[in-house]
Amino acid sequence: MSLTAFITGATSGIGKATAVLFAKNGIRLVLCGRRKDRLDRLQKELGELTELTTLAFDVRNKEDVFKAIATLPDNFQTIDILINNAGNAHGLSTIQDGDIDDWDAMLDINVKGLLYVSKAIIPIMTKRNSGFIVNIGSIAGKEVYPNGNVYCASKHAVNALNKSMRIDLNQYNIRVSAIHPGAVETEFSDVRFKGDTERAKSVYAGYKALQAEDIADIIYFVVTRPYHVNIEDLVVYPTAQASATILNKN
Ligand code: NDP
Ligand code: 8X3
Repeated sequence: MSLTAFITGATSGIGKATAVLFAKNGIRLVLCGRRKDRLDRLQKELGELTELTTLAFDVRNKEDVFKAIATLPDNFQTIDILINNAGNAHGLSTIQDGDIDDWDAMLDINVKGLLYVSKAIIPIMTKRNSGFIVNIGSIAGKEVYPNGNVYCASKHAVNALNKSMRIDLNQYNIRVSAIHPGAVETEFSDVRFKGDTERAKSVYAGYKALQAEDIADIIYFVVTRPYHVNIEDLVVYPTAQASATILNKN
């Protein structure tokens, strides 16, 4: 019986690249995101490679999260791997100038959304004494950088939750890992800078940023280790990056 993975934020970037790689390797998929048109496209494209179903919901809405997961078809009721990936930065401002709506978005999506999805999926894993949760954190969860304040706080929370989940779920034989990337060229900066594409592009100019596929490769490596092996967490930079703030640009 092949594995089934539940991926949040599968409509773009890291989540989408992970879905593609998992599909190529025959992992069955539950793909989630808000953009239904993109989920439908993935259903068509990847449905030829593996069994796949999609769920469109906003991770901020706890009722929708639980309702959507409750509607999973019978043959997708067993989830072996949860990739908690949905998330974004909203804005890049000093704490004194920060926009409260941006703060709400980051804490509601990156922290509370991850908790809601985990709360809905964990019982499926504890019941079987088996499962794997991969939390996508960030270097922003390991270091704090100027103007990163609330995004960094949200990813520090993911780092703490990753450790907490591993402790609390240890008795259920459930593996828990985090991947903490540096700069990955995705739609991340378009979202952070609210569609200012020039500013978003400048984040990845002058060096070779990580690509979503690089992180997907690492996620696939982590989840395909023998069951007795649990990688606690990994920080992954582009070669040009040495810390959250040190980037060797041409
Ligand atoms: P993208 O913007 O390309 O992808 C973000 C994904 O999250 C999309 O599929 C989006 O789907 C989903 N998402 C966002 N908000 C919600 C929501 N409210 N409800 C449901 N789904 C949502 O960015 P990345 O692929 O780069 O980001 C993926 C993860 O990686 C995030 O947690 C990010 O913080 C983290 N990360 C990214 C880095 C980078 O440099 N890019 C570095 C370190 C970590 P939709 O809009 O369809 O809902
Ligand atoms: C995304 C990487 O450095 O913009 O989490 O916070 S960074």
